[in-house]
Amino acid sequence: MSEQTLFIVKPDGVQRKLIGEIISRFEKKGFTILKLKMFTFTKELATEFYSVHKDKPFFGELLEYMTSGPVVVTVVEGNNAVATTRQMVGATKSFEAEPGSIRGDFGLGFTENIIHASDSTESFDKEVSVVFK
Ligand code: 3AN
Repeated sequence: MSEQTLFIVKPDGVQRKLIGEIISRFEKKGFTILKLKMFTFTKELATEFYSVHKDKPFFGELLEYMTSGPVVVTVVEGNNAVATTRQMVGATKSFEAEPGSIRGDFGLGFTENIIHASDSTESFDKEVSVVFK
């Protein structure tokens, strides 16, 4: 079933020059790129984006990191996009992520984990409305 989802190359991914590598993986997998934008999160926008985590102890650290430099947000479309993208991204803790996944191949971080991807179609709807206002 064709579906849309969103992923964000986070500040560490941009800094490490992984934008092309990451977008290329999604293109080669067969996804169609629908939207693409580079921008830097303001504190306000990052707070809105990560509102589900606002009471978590790591929220301050997460905000600081997400506003620390430019990010690239991409909307893709293809079969089973949400679940397939999460699989390509790998586990939240990069040091536990499967080799072959983006986090598994390129990182060891936890808060700094290279890429974000929507975890459901509901999250996608919310996230796309926040970052493509
Ligand atoms: P994912 O990015 O795999 O969907 P979420 O949505 O649970 O993970 O968490 C959002 C982001 O918050 C993570 N990508 C990571 O940067 C950070 N994060 C999540 N849990 C923790 C934690 N326990 N300590 C520090 N940072 C965390």
